[in-house]
Amino acid sequence: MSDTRTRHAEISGAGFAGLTAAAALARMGWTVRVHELAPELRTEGAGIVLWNNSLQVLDKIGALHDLMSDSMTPPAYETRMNNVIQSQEVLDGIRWRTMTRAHLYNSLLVAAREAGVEVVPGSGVAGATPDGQLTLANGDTIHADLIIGADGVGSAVRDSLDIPLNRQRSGDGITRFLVPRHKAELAELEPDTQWDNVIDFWNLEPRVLRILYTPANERELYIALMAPAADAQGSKVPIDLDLWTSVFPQLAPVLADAATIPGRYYGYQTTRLESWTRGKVALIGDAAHAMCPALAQGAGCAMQNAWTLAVAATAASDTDLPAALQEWERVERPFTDRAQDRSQWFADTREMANGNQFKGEMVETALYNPTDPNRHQEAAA
Ligand code: 5PR
Repeated sequence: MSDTRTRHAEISGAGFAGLTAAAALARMGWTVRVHELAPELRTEGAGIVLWNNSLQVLDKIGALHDLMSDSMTPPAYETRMNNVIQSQEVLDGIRWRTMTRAHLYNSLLVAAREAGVEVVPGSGVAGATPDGQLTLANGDTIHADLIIGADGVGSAVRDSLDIPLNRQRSGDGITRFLVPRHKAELAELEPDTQWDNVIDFWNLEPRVLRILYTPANERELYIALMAPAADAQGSKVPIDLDLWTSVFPQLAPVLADAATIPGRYYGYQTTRLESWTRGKVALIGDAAHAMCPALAQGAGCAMQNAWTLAVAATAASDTDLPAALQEWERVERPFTDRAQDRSQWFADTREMANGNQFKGEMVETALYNPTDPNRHQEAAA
């Protein structure tokens, strides 16, 4: 970069996107402050799957070692329809990892703090201006060389910039739980099942209900219960234990635990913005590109874009920054646009029920390495 002074970034949102951008920028020499509306630093949600694209970024920001200490790579990704196995994909050559969201969050928070990031809980952000002014909820204003809106699907930073947004809702939605593994009880119910696999249990007839079973580590299991929003009984929280156990009797012990948790049903949605940047302000994560969960790439794309944004901003001089952010969006956004399109297609067609999903263009995002400086040359060659 051509500036010699230390540049300063203000970030709204201490979620996966905001903390990743913060750690990356701090490691690249910026001073960074992150504002988090919530009074406590923690994550919502249960478990998560990460792929090569985000694991590469976590390595660069110094969070991977801790992440690996309490996460796993299941032996296979199994898909069943009416409890009949459709596929058991071993995912050779695809790097992936399952874990709890709490563990990912903690790894990111530690890495950000180690890099020198200041994280301020209980600090709401009202909005930002293209020339680099951030306004806090308490009315204070702060100037920064770079502002990042990583403040989620309801982004106040985005809305303050009047960026046109298109939102598409899908008919399905999901409730997510973290429960104990119950290995012994599950093995008793189905001795031939490899209960370390991810198992995607689909039922389309007579009723659309699905459970995605994902071991997060040796002790904890992430289950996602999907039902159409129009199915009041299926989408109710806390879950209707009799309904779910009657359809998925082989998961009875984990469902009994899930039924004790309040839970929250999330309807799928895809949001697309006219632009991810305005002047010195950039948007990342769900603020920029909420997506359906099918590819498990919401957080992955958030981290990928957080990293590439930090690289682009660091390479630019202060006066070039707005143009550099636009160029970042031009080069990187198509990967996320395609992940959104593919995730939405899976959500709309429920095509995942047929298994055999990890092939061809469907693994493009999973395999992407956003930290490879030559990645675009290779693609063009
Ligand atoms: N993969 C993951 C996931 O959490 C979901 C899906 C796929 C890791 C649901 O939240 O297909 O909906 C999915």
